Amino acid sequence: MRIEIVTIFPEFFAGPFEHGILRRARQAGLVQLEVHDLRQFTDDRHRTVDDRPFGGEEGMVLKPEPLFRAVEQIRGQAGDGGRVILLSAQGRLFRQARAAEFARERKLILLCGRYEGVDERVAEHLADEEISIGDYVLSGGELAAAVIADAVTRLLPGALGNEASAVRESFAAAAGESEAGLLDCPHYTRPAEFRGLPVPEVLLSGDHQRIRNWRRRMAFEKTWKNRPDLLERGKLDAEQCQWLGELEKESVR
Ligand code: 9D3
Repeated sequence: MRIEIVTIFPEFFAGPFEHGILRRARQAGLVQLEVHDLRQFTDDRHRTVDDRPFGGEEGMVLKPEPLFRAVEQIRGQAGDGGRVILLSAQGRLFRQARAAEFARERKLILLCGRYEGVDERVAEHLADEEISIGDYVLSGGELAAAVIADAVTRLLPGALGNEASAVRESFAAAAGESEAGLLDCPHYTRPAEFRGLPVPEVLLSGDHQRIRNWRRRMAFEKTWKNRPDLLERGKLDAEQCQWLGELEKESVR
């Protein structure tokens, strides 16, 4: 897969792709990352990428022409199109299901917004979709593009040493895989007692049936405590309804 990033801060992307899974995926040729400087698609002496908004608001807005020209050029290379994503605080929320969908594309073109925003004609007539990574204000789309590149790349076949772990993880269900939309269960490693804090006895018991049950229960508790919104989205089975009753009685959220 090719991931093409269009930004006014190309140097921003030097770091994120040079470590761990992303670095290995690049080296293995699973993903090609290309970073494009938006200013290279301007045609004036000052390489202007932004301008004042119509209607008398504060701040500056990214102009449409350089972004349209960038996409037309990147799309045209080898004539193989590409899905165009505008990163914007006004976009649809990025979730694992969308990451899985993007991982099936041949080319992703990620457009990073800056300033107060981007000329709306980019969202309406250039991008295939407008995506936000969450409900907080960033200073631009660059971090969001790096997040998306990471989430997508690790899903490419062969990107993970242990391919099974990609499907087991939290949120896997959101992508249409196993595990019913719960957070992951807690994990422990040695020592069995750390500063008076023991590892749950069941994990040392060697009783794999009990361990499986404990993990299901703890995943449910963690989700109830930290992400009750995920429980509302999914449907609970009989066992989970029972646990929910117990947790609501104890009320230790
Ligand atoms: C403070 C300015 N906001 C008006 C109340 C609008 C605004 C403009 C530009 C908010 C954020 C930004 C820059 N952010 C992004 O380009 C962005 C973003 C984000 O802020 N949050 C989550 N995901 C994303 S993706 C791109």
